[in-house]
Amino acid sequence: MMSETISGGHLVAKALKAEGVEVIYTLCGGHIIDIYDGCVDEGIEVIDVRHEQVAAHAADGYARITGKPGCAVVTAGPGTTDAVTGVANAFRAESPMLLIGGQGALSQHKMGSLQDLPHVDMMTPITKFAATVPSTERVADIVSMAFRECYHGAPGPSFLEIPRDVLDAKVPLEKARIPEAGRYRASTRQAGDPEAIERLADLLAHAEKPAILLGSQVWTCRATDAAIDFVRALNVPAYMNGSGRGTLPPGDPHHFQLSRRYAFTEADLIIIVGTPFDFRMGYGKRLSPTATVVQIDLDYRTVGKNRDIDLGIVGDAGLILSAAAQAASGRIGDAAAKRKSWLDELRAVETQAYEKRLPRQFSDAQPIDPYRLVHEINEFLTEDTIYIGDGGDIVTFSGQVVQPKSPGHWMDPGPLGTLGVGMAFAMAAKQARRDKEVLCLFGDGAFSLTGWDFETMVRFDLPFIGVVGNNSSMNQIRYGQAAKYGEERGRVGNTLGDIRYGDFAKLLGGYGEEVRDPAEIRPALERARQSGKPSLINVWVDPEVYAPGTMNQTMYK
Ligand SMILES: Cc1ncc(C[n+]2csc(CCOP(=O)(O)OP(=O)(O)O)c2C)c(N)n1
Ligand SMILES: [Mg+2]
Repeated sequence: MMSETISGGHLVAKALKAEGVEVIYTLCGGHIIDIYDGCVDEGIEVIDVRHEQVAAHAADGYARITGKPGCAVVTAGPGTTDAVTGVANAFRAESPMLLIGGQGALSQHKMGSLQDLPHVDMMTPITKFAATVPSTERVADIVSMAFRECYHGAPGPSFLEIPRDVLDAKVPLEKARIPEAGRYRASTRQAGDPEAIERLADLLAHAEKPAILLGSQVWTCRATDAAIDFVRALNVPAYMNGSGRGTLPPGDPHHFQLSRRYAFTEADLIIIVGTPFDFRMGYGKRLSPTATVVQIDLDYRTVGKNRDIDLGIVGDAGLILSAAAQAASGRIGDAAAKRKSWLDELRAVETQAYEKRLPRQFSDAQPIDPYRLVHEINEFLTEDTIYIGDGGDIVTFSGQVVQPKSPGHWMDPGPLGTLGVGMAFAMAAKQARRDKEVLCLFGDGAFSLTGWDFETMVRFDLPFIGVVGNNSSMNQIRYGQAAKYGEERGRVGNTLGDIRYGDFAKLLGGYGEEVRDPAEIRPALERARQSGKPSLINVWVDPEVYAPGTMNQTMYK
């Protein structure tokens, strides 16, 4: 009797299915088509995009939105090199995804086959795991291994290349190792050293002016409830960054944003959760030198890096915050209530900063003040709108003003600062969460890097509200250039055409509008919402004004 056989591509699909992956993002190539055939059998959706960078960013975005690893499948050579930026972005953003790249047949190894490149060598420094699949029998096995590796320490991407003959060959089913769902990897949630938790509880019980920063890992660990319970029970003001934004809703008494520098200068206890001391934190230099600093992180290597700390705890943000709050509750006495004056002090700083900016947010100026645009967007967001920022200066403006209304509803590239993530994140967010509204603010420069994938949004019926803050420039770069070389030379290499992106949307089958009058921003956003289509509202903003963050050049300090 002939035994049943299975091909490499079908084994990939079985391994993806076991991991719970419901969709792959891809751009086709002869090296990888057997994976598509396997996906058809396993009921995995195949979303084909217009550029592999978008496929990889979408896999990153899918991971962030769903909590499951994302997967992108690209062909050998240029398909894989096009995806490098997406993998690199996921690497810096600690996002678990698997990139599968094609490869020439093993039988033609190093003979100069079509699209042959040393992919594994290229991917090794920007992944947690990169390998070649050596035989068809082991395809599913190595895919499951790659997923396991994604969750070692802080999560991140893995890469596999599958040679064409390995992928296409069929092997007897019983010879292939096919790991079963839920049986090939364990939870990596770590509760933290109990002694360290005790010390943190003591610090919390005695601090007069504590402050906490809830970073991206609060979302990665789905620690929202634990974080909220912590700040409320212990009466600790909270600042949020990255994917941690939205952990507390705007207006919550413990939600602070504009007084962060003041708080980190005045606090006596600063707890940094799930965010490295990288450029966004001034490498830790902007924390009071006399404060007690506690750092909690999934990655041992992040704790104490760039700045000394008083206490480090490695593990899951939710488990650690819950345990610390629990341990502190018995010994805190009236210390929590006594922090009221500290919270009032911060609220006053917060309100002052807010009021100072308010006139700009209501500005009727034409061309439009970017503050007015981001203000209108903030007012327009609902509890179910996932907000994505993809651009330079315009997104820096939005970082101050836009407040997501729910946890997990803020997406930015992360510390790689990659322009061009927006369309891919919108694609993944809408596809994974059809019940959500998706709004993406693009700079015109950022949009044009990956904008053709607007067509993919139309083709797969993925409605979203796209807003282009159009200043016909790469303004964030122009600012520093003009300051250094003068206005004229400051224009070299950063000036874009006056493009009507609203028309571009219509050309590709979406909804589009041009907005020059600030009073028209809100109605245009409403019409985009009503259209039920992928949309682009092209808002002409003043190219001569810059966000304070850009003017301070904080990213380079
Ligand atoms: C892929 C990539 N290329 C280049 C840069 C450098 N860069 C940072 S901001 C910026 C300007 C972006 O222009 P735009 O999106 O129009 O936003 P604006 O600053 O004009 O508001 C550039 C080119 C980058 N971060 N990522
Ligand atoms: Mg621009």
